[in-house]
Amino acid sequence: MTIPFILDTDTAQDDCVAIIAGLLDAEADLRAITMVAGNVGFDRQVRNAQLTLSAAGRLGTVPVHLGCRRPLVLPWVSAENVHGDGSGGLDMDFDGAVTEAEHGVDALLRLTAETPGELSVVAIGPLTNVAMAAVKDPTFVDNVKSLVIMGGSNNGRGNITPAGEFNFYVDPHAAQVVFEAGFRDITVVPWAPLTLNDAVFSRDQLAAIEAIGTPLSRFFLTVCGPTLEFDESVGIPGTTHPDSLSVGVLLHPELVTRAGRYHVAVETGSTLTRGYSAMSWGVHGLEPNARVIEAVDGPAFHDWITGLLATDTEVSRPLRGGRFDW
Ligand SMILES: [Ca+2]
Repeated sequence: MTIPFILDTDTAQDDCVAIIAGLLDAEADLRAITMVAGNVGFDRQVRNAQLTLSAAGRLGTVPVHLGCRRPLVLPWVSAENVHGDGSGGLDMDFDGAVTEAEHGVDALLRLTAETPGELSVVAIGPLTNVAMAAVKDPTFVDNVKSLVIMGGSNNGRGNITPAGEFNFYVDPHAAQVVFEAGFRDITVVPWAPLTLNDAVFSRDQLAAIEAIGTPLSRFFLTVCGPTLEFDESVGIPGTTHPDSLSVGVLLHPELVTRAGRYHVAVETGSTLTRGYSAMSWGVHGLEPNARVIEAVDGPAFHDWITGLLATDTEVSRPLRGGRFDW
């Protein structure tokens, strides 16, 4: 039995790895990709998703729906200082690489309504599309089997500000709508401490990926290159992979070694702590609304990604640019 899901993404760097996992893992049944404003310019994100589909030999096989081009209330904020263009400078011929006419929010509503309670959503960007879907049609929250969210920190540090993790910081109002919407099963994959503890690939691990020598391993190293430089400049010893871990948590729950029930709320009023995720661990009289992942088997996660990158794909369209000679 494969696991059907929609991936909601602001495609840059590890979002690309998450798409690869959704395309190539034997457990995965990726029904659609919905795009949301986040990491880099919206149209660039669409191209990054198409580059990824091409690298996996799957361009044109999974529908790509364009969703919300800005957060609900606040102006868009980019992470281009971290990710560059999000692809490490890759390019290809995009002529005729189509996207769907249906809006991403409508695709989320339609696809989950077609098979109520069977489709999961993995949201690895700001939660604008998911919040909009819940507001537009409240039956959405019952139609989603499980919602995996990459975002926030477990009462820990942020990355774009001291308190704010990027996805929740960019659209804190959307995040708060989602946590209050009544989804039956929310899983949160936080930035800190989980990602920093268990989902950082060291230079040694990256060298092992380079040694695989497949188009996908070259693609991985290209898209992750700018982020490696940024991460090392801020004291993180490698590349960070919370988005692909979020797909991993859905497809391979055995990766999770510790999780807890929390009430999660997101700060929308403050400028100092915009997007901060207050995660109550059960002693404050608040009803839990999410399962928060606290630890995963880091080596098993790395082995899973490495195994996927060893898949010998035939690119849909030739790639050019970046650090390798394609
Ligand atoms: Ca992302």
